[in-house]
Amino acid sequence: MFVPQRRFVSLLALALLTLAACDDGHDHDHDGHSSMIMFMGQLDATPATDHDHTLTVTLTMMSDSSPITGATLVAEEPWMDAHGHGSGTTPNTITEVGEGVYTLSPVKFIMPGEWKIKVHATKGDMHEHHDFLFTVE
Ligand SMILES: [Cu+2]
Repeated sequence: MFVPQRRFVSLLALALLTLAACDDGHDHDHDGHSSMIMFMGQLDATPATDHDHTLTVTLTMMSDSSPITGATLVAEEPWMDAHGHGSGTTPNTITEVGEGVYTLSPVKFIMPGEWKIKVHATKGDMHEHHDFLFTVE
């Protein structure tokens, strides 16, 4: 019984390592030469805790600055690394305005400090993500 149990544990460890490696790969894509998508983001107002925000994201090709239309965007819950918690609300209303411009809402911040919002973009075989950073007053 002892040996099979150990095998199970090491397989689980391997699975976790694989997940971690996948995350790393994304980061390298983003920082390295294979990065193809340029992310630009703007909030509708100075980030604050007393109302919801909309984040406008513009996607362009790194190579020639042409707008990326028809992409699929996924936003993660706004996250506060310093405290290890999120805002409890994922901006999952995502609308393509046109010309590579997308709006994401509702964006909620629940306390002052440093927040990040990770946004994933997929178009054809391109997939990249970007962390938008905000200081909430
Ligand atoms: Cu906090």
